[in-house]
Amino acid sequence: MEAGTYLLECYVKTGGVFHSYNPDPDVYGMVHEFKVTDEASGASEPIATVQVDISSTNGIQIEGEMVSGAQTVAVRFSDQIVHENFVGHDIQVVRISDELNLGDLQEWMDWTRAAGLQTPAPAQFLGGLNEMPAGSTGYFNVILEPGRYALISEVPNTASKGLFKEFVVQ
Ligand SMILES: [Cu+2]
Repeated sequence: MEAGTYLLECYVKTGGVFHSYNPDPDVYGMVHEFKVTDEASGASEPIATVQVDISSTNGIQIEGEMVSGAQTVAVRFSDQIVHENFVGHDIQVVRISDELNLGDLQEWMDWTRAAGLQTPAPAQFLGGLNEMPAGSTGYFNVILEPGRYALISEVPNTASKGLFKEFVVQ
């Protein structure tokens, strides 16, 4: 992280209210401001087990194999654009069950829909990384069991943009 002021927030909705909204101190308010100082952490950059590239032109590309157990995923944002829902592309890991309707999942990722990002989620999300500027690389950790998964962005029309990438863990 670079020095500066940041916000940690949860923008999932319940009953149409974003969790970050805080009209009443006892309700939601999943937003927290914090500062990053100039003091160096001394930590080295994580060592990735899988590389992922994400862009508006080539979608999500996985380099390497997603295997069971702990993974450190490096995500390179080759570009960044503003999508129809006014945000850039991010990346999330979701587990796909046999009952899941993929169209419902893809629509759920668009916050501008009334039912978009509304609890309960249609599937289990395991982690990911928020949108980053073009040229950035970020990391996240995830523990995978054998099964069917996808990497997906929180933008509309993920399938046609290549921003919905299924994979199977053996
Ligand atoms: Cu929340």
